[in-house]
Amino acid sequence: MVSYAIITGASSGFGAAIARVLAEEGFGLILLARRKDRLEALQQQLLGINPNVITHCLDVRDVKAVEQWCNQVDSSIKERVEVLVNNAGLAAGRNTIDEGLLSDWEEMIDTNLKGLLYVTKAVLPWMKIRNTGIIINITSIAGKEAYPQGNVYCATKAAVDHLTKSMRIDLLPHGIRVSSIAPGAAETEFSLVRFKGDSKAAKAVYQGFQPLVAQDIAETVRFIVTRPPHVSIHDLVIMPAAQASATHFRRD
Ligand code: NDP
Ligand code: 8X3
Repeated sequence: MVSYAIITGASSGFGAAIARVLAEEGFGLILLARRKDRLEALQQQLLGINPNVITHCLDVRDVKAVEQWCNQVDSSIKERVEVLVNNAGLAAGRNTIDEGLLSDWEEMIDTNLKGLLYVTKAVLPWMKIRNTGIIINITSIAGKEAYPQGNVYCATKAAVDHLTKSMRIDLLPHGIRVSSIAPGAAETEFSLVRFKGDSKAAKAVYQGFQPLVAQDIAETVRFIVTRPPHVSIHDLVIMPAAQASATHFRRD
């Protein structure tokens, strides 16, 4: 019987790469994001590897939409959900705290923290049916270290880092393992989104060193989900070799 993995933010970057890796590992997939065309294109690519791919357009900030999605998932699939990857997220803007935009702050808090909570709350009863499961929260080096002009983004990721530890304790009786992966700089659409489409500013982030790529994070997810049931990976920090902290880079 196929086990299912749910991936939020599957339309791009880490989420799309994680989808490929988990399809290779034989998981059926439920892929969630807002961009329908991206999800459908990915579904087409994955069908050759694994026919059990379901896509659903979902804005994780919309609690009603999360509930509606939840209600329409087939019960035979719900009881086979083994993995949840809470990956959807973003940084919006890079300003000092006095210059930040309220709308950016709300978008980050609503997506990175509240959206993760909504999806997790929806999926947990499914994992509790069999008292098993793995939840992987994608945090960030920004959740471990504060950096200049990172303020609210750093705070959302620090919140998820702490939440992960608490979830692990709460879910212990249910046999649900909870992991976090905290990546450093990875070249995806992340900086393009952060700088609101300014490709020059986005490119400059990765100038002069070799950043991580989405596949690096996907391989880390593969490692976590392929551990035997008695092993739980709690907290992984994964950085480019040229990055020693949130702010220390070796650039050419
Ligand atoms: P991308 O911008 O490439 O991907 C972000 C994904 O999140 C997209 O699929 C996007 O889909 C989805 N998303 C954003 N907002 C929402 C929403 N409201 N509802 C549903 N889905 C949403 O960036 P990354 O792949 O790099 O980022 C993935 C995660 O990794 C994020 O949580 C990010 O904070 C974190 N991270 C990134 C690092 C990096 O350097 N790249 C480093 C450390 C952590 P859509 O727009 O279609 O909804
Ligand atoms: C993304 C990496 O260093 O820009 O979380 O915060 S960083």
